[in-house]
Amino acid sequence: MGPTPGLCFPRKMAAFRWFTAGESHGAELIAVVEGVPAGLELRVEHLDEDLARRQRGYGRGGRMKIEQDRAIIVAGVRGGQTLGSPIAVRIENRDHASWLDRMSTAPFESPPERVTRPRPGHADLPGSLKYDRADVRDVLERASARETAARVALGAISRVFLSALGVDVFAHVVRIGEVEASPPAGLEVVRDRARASEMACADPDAERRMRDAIAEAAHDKDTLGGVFEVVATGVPVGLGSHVQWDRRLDGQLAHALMSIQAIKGVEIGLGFEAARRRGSATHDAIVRDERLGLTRSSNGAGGLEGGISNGMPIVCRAAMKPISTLRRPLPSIDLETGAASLAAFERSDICAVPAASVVGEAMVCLALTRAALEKLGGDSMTETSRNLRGYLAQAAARLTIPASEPTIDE
Ligand code: EPS
Repeated sequence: MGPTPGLCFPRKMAAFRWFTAGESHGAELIAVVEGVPAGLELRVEHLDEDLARRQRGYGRGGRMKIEQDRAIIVAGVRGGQTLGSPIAVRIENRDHASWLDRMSTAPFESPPERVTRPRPGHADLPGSLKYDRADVRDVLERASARETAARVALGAISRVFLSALGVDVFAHVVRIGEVEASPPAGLEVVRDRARASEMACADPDAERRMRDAIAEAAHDKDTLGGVFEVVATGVPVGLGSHVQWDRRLDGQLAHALMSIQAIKGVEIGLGFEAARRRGSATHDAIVRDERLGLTRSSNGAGGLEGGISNGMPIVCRAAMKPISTLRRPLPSIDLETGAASLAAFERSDICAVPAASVVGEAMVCLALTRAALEKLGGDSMTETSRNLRGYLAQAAARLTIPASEPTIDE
């Protein structure tokens, strides 16, 4: 019997696919993306800018002082333009130099000390059992959020592609622990303020309180999580589809965000708040608009209806748990001796929510790029852009209903 279509295998070979490799203290991170159309203007600075933003944020640990993440594009780009071939990116781990004895790919001359006390909350215990590893390091190195640097590099490529289609993606931190931000009205103000803020927060007063909360957690040898929101503007109506479960764009975005290390919850639009409201106070009335033809008076749906983008800004939120590597560790069991002991600690961040918000932008960019290419196709930017223009003209023609046009019922 052949494979069950749609359950185990994609509907068809994805036009846009990507992959990362690399251990936290290995030689480097590798990222490969295939399916970016030819003829997209791409500079390494686009990647480096997002990599630098991922390293920011009050509450980061010692590792960020060691690394200065820079992308090295080694394939798929020539003379500043994409070729349509796979794009390969390398990011060196500067810290690798201090880990040669423990992270060499060749057999060890003398076996390094093992990590045997798994950290509650990390992949350590389930990963060691699943992969049958006596040294928890064999799992934690890949499970580490260091891998997100590779995602951000690919996300930056996606961002450049999306911006050629008129799509802009930004994120802002709306909560750290108990401190909640009150972002100002207007998406552009939120975007600009968040970009200028070390905490990626659009509310300067909340940002001060967030820093205080992080300082307090650091003093207590503890960690803090939070919530960030990712917004995508200019997304054309019609990405994703209602016709099959795995083609729903809301599901793809939730998957993309939930796949980020330490993310435990994802909301779209009103999210869980909608469960408290009545339908009349939840859904977005359809109204006429001079410029757009039809628009919505609100955006509780977060830009998605029936798993399809509806032309309004896409708004997603992700909840990050507090980092599980604790300076004052929780009880664990030593896997070598079976004795009760405290979980391992080397170093960690106190809070990495601002960094995770940049990773969230990257994941949303990647998910939207995939959906856009599925809708529009195109091996070159000329073709993709032409397809977008043609499709938008077709959609606009359907939206310009004369105000006085009688309906059948009349
Ligand atoms: C990270 C690198 C890691 C951690 C952090 C994220 O470096 P190291 O393990 O050398 O300290 O700082 O990852 C975690 C806290 C975690 O639990 O995975 C990075 O580059 O973002």
